[in-house]
Amino acid sequence: MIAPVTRRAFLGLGSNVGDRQRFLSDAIESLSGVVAVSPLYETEPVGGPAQEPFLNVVVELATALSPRELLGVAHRLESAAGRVRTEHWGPRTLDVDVLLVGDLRVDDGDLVVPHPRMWERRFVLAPLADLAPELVPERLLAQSEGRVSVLGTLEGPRPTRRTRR
Ligand code: GSY
Repeated sequence: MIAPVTRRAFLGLGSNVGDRQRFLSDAIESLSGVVAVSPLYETEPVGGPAQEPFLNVVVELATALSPRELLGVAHRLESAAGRVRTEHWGPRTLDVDVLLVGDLRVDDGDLVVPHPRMWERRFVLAPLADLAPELVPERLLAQSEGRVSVLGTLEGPRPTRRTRR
């Protein structure tokens, strides 16, 4: 039998409705193959209508799942958080984006990997750079959109904030 290929994959998680921290923690607890979780960030909303600030993290997985299987996992986590898709890019209990799956590339209508907008979003690049600095060019991080503040870790946020522009 051929052993499945395990890849280094990254998911971006965000929440800006209800108990934001609980939605993120519950989602991460139910994931398999978690290698690392970035610091917890509070982030300015990027795109969509005026809305409340997000909490964001990036999670690194060691996984043999395909990008499409990971998209299925993402949708299941969002449903478990009671997410209702009302407004495009509007407030949400949980958003899970498939950012990177090893060096795989996918370009389907409903799934593009690497995630097509990740390189412009500081709420993705800052936590991704914490986990994998070699994947995030400094120049892109500096140019990216939206203010972000490190709150600490998901388990034990610190009260003080470090703002990154
Ligand atoms: O694509 C993820 C959902 N989302 C976010 C987010 O998670 N964080 C911030 N700061 N802005 C966002 N805009 C969208 S859409």
